Amino acid sequence: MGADEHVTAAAERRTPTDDRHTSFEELIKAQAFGLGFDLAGIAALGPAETADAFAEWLSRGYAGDMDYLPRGAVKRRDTRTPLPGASSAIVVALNYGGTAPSGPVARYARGDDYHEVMWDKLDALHRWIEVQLSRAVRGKAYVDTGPILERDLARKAGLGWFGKNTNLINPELGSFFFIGSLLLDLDLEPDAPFATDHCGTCTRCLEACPTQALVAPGVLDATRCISYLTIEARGEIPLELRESVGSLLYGCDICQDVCPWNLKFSREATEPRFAPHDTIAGKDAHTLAREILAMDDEGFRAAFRKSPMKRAKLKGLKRNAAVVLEND
Ligand code: B12
Ligand code: SF4
Ligand code: SF4
Repeated sequence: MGADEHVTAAAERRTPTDDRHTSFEELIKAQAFGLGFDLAGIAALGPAETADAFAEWLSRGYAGDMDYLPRGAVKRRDTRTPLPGASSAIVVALNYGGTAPSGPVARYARGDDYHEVMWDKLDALHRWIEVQLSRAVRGKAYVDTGPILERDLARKAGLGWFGKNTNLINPELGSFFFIGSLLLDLDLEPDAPFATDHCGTCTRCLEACPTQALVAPGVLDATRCISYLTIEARGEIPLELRESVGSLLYGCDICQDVCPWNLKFSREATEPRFAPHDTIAGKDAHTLAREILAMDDEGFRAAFRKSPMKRAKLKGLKRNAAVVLEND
């Protein structure tokens, strides 16, 4: 595209609903909220500011068996690489929090698979932008699985700061939210990055972690993290960490449950697809662990087909169930 042809999205957009006082970026965010997202911001694509911290993290072996992290390490250094030609990202957050007590299954995994929910909404946002501009726009939605440092990009889009528990925290929502990004071949006016760290002198998460996986403020040794051990790790849970797993069957929320920002600001998820599935709703760890141990492949598929818990496979869930019953 020559310089003359290079027009910004705002200048390009002419629709009957055009309001001279509302920028296209604001309309995009309003549409994102209309689709059910809780936060939305815009970032210019480019080098990831925390790329060196990520490389250092990998070199310390903190990624454990998550081979996909070093494999995508080069792409993760710069958000222009996953979709060549793209220059902007609309970064969104979808709340999955609430006041329901913590339980054997982490909050994020109690309902439908968040990847599907987020992709559906991001695809709808993408289509809406194309309708507004009356043309096709190259773009791709990423949720969790792409070679992107999502917390880095979300901070850049103004969504929150890196908590000492490593989660991105928003001052009005806490940290119980998913991050999604729509990378677009479109020049959009970026938001200001989130600049302030609101953790202050608090260290509640570091103290509450049962396995001391938070080895320094903002640094997680995943190989000690219960979330990793019960979801990502393919082998046995190390003997010395089994007791600390307690009654956690899948994932861990402890370092977020104790965070004052969640205690004060976490609110009920409004996304209907995040309502807890019957397979797990209202069940204590003991009951659920016994049911999982009795499952065959067909029962597993029927119970967890739409759930993010299928990631651990039946073998992983049975491993976790055995540890939970041992701790009973
Ligand atoms: C690998 C992974 C994991 C691993 C490792 C987690 C980790 N903290 O590294 C495991 C399996 C343990 C995990 C667990 C969880 N995960 Co996870 N995970 C990812 C994934 C795929 C990559 C994260 C990564 O690159 N880690 C490497 C480290 C170095 O990066 P980071 O933790 O993001 O840290 C950044 C900053 O903290 C900063 N940084 C690095 N060092 C330092 C040092 C200091 C001092 C500071 C201030 C900053 C800083 O740079 C880093 C890179 O940008 C992302 C999706 C994605 N593509 O980004 C989801 C993601 C981070 N996970 C998510 C969730 C929801 C969870 C769980 C809550 C699930 C659960 N309940 O069990 C837990 C939370 C555990 C925790 N305390 O982090 C969400 C987080 C949303 C949010 N609000 O932050 C993400 C973004 C997925 C999504 N799309 O929504 N996860
Ligand atoms: S998710 Fe659980 S195990 Fe992992 S760092 Fe947080 S409190 Fe520790
Ligand atoms: S518990 Fe305290 S230190 Fe940890 S993330 Fe929350 S505010 Fe920050």
